[in-house]
Amino acid sequence: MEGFTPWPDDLAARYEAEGYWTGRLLGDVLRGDPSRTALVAGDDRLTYAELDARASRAAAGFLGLGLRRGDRVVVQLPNTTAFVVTFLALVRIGAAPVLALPAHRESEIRYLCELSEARAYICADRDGDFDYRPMARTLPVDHVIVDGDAQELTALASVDADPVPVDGPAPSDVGVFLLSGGTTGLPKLIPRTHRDYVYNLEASAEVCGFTSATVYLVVLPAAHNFALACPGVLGVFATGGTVVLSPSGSPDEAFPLIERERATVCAVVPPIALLWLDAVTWQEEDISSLRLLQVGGAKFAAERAAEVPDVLGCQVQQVFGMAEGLLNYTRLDDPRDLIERTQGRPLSPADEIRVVDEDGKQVAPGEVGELLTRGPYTLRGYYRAPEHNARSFTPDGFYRTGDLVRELPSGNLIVEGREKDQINRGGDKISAEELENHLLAHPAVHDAAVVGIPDPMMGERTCAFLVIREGQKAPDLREIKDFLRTRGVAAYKFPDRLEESDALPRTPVGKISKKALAARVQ
Ligand code: J2J
Repeated sequence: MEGFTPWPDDLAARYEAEGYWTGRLLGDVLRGDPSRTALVAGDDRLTYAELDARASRAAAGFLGLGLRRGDRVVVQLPNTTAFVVTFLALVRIGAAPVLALPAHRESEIRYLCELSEARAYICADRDGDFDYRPMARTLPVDHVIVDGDAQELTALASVDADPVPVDGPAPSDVGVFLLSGGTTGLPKLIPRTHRDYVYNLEASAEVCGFTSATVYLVVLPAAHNFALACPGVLGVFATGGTVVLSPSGSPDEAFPLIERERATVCAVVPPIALLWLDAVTWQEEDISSLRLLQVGGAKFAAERAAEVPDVLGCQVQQVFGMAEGLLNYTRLDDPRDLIERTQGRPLSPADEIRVVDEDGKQVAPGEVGELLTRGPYTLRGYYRAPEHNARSFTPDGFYRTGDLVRELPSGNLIVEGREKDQINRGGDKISAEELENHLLAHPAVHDAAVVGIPDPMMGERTCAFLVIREGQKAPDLREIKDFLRTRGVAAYKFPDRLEESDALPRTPVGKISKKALAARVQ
């Protein structure tokens, strides 16, 4: 596929020879006993046989619409049966889903459709107050497909036909596109091949001890790498367990589902873990079936990790992952101290790690530096982004994570901070540059800079510094949020706080000093 950077031949040969890459495809992950429950979502309860049949019918339906191997399809669906069936159907025919989050709005979705030259866009009719359909009608795609009330658009339910033989994808094809957290003005797409993503989910399932007895509750968006494949929904399917979809991580939605379905595992971001630690005191449900709580996406404090076993009655696992690839997990049998204090160690023996200083030189063992990595499931380049790739990768193909880490003698990593210009708001990633560009479009704004400020619940919140044009009235936070909403920006990117400033502090080379700004609000 044009715009995709493959692994070099020698490494590809090695990953194959050593068994990391197999011939298995994403469309074949349904490996449970046909009569067992694969998926519980709302009122739906589907066995493996039923889910497989639904996926085959939808695959035939997509072929009937003219979608083909190599096409891209932007998918924006919440945690519903429709998401799971659509994902499986598309990967079976080799059309790659571009996985948007339900929170994305027009500015993100239009860009994703354009960048990927998507043939189709698939969405729900509504998300609470937000109606996706008016936006959907204006997108540059051949097909708009809607789950729910489709009005004059194509109903997802109608994408259904008798199964036909499918000329499926090759394991080296791009199977799915994930979204990068982003550090640039525009988000980046991460191509994941069938073989690297299958390895990602199978190896994760093994390290996390998933079996056919696993009942996995999904509270994060299933379209996010963590909940999809680390081991996530797909890792459960590959090991024959049951997936239970929750609309959210709120204890009043999640706890009743844990009780009713006897869920054994759940993946959460730190703010949800903190909420649960508090909620057990007033929620009445029996959550004693829970065996493992995976916490990742942002740093989880050691003190709070230590509370999980006593308060929630289950083991905790820290996960330091990224949609770009590399996954670090604390192991289930790691000493307590490593589980609480570290963010895990690389999943694969073939993951290569370097911790380097500003000049790219390896730091002394145990010192803090930027984490670089390459391996059998880490991308070699963002999709259609040659200039950005020249900066994001070393000449020998290591991905510069932008994360500052310390490596312990055990190989476990402690995340100490971040070099990239990004805010990690409770696991939601916000590119400072992207938000700044939106703010700069406001008529009263002369200059803008966005920084993260520490927050006990979210880890960080977003603070925007604005320099107001002469003679203009400074907008307040509500006006700025309304402005961003009109521009079609996802709400999780809205600033939590505004600060007016006469001028922005600069570094000696003339760049805005985010350090100085962050210091002002602390
Ligand atoms: C500190 N920072 C972390 C952690 C991610 C599993 C888990 C998370 C993600 C994810 C994921 C962190 N402590 N435990 O894809 O499969 C920050 C780092 C990292 C960035 C990646 C998965 N876990 N981070 O969060 O692509 O800065 O993936 O580079 O959204 O989140 O973000 P994302």
